[in-house]
Amino acid sequence: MIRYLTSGESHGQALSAIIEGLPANLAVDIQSVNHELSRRQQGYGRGGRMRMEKDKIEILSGMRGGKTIGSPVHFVLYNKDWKNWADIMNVENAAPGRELTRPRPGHADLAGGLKYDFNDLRNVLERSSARETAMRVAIGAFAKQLLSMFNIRIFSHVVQIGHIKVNESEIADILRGDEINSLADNSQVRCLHGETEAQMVELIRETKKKGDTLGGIIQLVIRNVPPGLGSYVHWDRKLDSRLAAALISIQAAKGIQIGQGFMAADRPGSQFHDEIYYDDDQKRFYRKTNTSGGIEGGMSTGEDIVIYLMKKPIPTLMKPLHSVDYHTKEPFEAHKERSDITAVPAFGVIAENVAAPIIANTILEKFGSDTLNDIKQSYEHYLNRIKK
Ligand code: EPS
Repeated sequence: MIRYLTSGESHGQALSAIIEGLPANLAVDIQSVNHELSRRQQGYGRGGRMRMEKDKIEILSGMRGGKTIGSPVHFVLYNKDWKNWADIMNVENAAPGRELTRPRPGHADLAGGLKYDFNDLRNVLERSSARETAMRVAIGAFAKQLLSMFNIRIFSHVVQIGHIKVNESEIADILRGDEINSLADNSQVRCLHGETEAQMVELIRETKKKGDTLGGIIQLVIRNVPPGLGSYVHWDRKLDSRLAAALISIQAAKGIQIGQGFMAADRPGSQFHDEIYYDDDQKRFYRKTNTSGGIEGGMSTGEDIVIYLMKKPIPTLMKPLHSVDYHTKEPFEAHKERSDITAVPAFGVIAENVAAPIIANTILEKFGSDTLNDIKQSYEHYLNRIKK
């Protein structure tokens, strides 16, 4: 089973991660990991920080000759912005300055400061920052390479920013194909519908002028997952519960929907459930609809796994909200510093990579976990058995 730990402060020297449980003999293309990192850095609406950082990892252990060797993989990503914060963020003698005492509504500042007894809420900001998602994307990029051995693909795209929504029926053809990510990556906001993309960009521009920020919704599509991964037996092995826990842990995630979810709450059972058919040529059971989002009874059905994830607007506002000074208790406007207007486009890329280790783990759990060829053989055996 893949487990991981990340460390690093947003303006500290580096982010780092340890991934444990990758099977041995998995070829890992470091360029692909860095490519995922650059995808996360795109998107209209990001602030100055993304122009400064050029995220690339350096692997320190756990690989040899381009392949995993079964031991923990440890890597680092150095923050370019560190040079501007080396005094304030110094691990031994932190210089005074840039203290945060006026917690931002919507951020971890206040509850985090109370929890850990900090004088300077910057200690909370630094770690709760979405900068940490760079590590989760890099980790997911390893898991994606494992999934590609089984032909499993993970896509995402933006379906809503602020009040601007994509009409999904207008992108239905794209969603059936395998170009979702390449098309989304070519859009300024990772939106698959040109006119809607332009409206989203315009809304971000207007919102920036107002000193405000925006949230939205992304759709995640996980394709080619065989039926039966996950569990109907144990609550904590259900595929949907694991995906939901991981995805809602992404910074600023506020809502998740599996398949049509809330949108289909008004349908009777006859119009909700996905009827079952059998394709004699391909020797597979299939559905013509996918209201369930590819998961029934805590297991994959074999159809696309479809998830919607909502991200709240960024809490750092240039026109700040009401807050209270942490020390004096006097009313003040909340802290403001350089930030993004929206990071919904990056959110989809993050979600893909946070989902990847979860799907990978259902494979390692069912088919073995030590070395790639054993897992592949067991996987092939399963696919052949369910065809019979
Ligand atoms: C973030 C604030 C901004 C974002 C940051 C998340 O950083 P800064 O304060 O340095 O301008 O750019 O996101 C990243 C650095 C990143 O890599 O995604 C926050 O407060 O959450």
